[in-house]
Amino acid sequence: MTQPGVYTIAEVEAMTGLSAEVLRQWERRYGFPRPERTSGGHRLYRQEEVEALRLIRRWLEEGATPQAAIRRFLAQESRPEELPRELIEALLEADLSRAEALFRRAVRLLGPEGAVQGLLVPVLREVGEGWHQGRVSVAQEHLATQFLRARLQELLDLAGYPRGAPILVTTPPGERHEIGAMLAAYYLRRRGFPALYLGPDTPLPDLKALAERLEARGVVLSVLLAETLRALPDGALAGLAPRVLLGGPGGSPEEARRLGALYAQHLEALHKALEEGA
Ligand code: B12
Repeated sequence: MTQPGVYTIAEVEAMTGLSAEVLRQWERRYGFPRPERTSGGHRLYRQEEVEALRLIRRWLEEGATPQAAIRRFLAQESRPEELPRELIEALLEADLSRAEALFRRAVRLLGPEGAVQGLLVPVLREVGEGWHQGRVSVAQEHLATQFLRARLQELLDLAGYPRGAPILVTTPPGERHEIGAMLAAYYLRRRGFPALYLGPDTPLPDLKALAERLEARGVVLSVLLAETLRALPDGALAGLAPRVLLGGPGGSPEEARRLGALYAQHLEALHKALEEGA
């Protein structure tokens, strides 16, 4: 997802408060920023660079020299293993522009699925565990989860929506953990399936009615809390759609069978399970 240069030097000047002269000087002296050039030789800066320049400007305001600030930024840029720690730090400090830049860098370095599995999911788990253990406040957890949820929604939107009988993706009644369901929808979309993410916690009669109206090919449920399934009577999921699949740590093959569904072990295997019913 490397972005093309879009901003002129005058626009970057206005957005960052760094003068055109300073921007040109840094480029010459430190090799950063690295704008593209138009055929006429004019500089064009990427969104990511603008965010980096804002961050560097903040460090200057905190007392760093330009050379030290740029060096710090470039050093960080080359270490993907530092990304989770840095993103957690940025989110807990409510520094969303930094968080955004880190997420973009992860997508660039690891690809979209790599960024989701290698950054988004571990950071969500860490922040959520912090909340469960009282190390992270409710407000911090909400901000972090909202940010990560929005990034995943963005990737889901970018994955496109193929034509055909849809697959409805949600969580069972009472289950508010929604990232697993969003991930399932994302993996399906990336593999060419028209997965519709409904949000979490959908009442089963509503789900069945929608599946019938849209002639859905399948229903996929993500389950983290095993008790949400235990609360359902035998066969409760049978007949929601031609294929009903469960996945996530709160489900199991046995529980799926009891409810009239199939259990998919991994996100990578989900599309095959939908195709083959295995
Ligand atoms: C973030 C979080 C929250 C957030 C959720 C925000 C949101 N909008 O989703 C909030 C703060 C709201 C929350 C609330 C609660 N939570 Co909570 N939460 C978590 C946390 C930290 C991460 C969960 C998550 O989203 N993981 C990301 C997903 C993608 O990872 P995953 O679940 O491992 O999924 C992987 C696979 O399982 C698979 N997968 C997932 N879904 C699917 C679906 C398919 C089809 C397939 C094929 C694969 C698949 O792919 C994923 C990628 O590898 C976990 C702890 C943890 N370490 O997981 C606790 C956790 C799940 N929560 C827990 C609890 C107890 C609760 C609350 C009951 C707490 C309370 N007292 O209120 C409430 C319940 C709310 C409700 N009714 O649902 C417990 C559950 C214990 C249990 N096993 O029963 C956990 C395990 C924490 C703990 N250690 O105790 N939580």
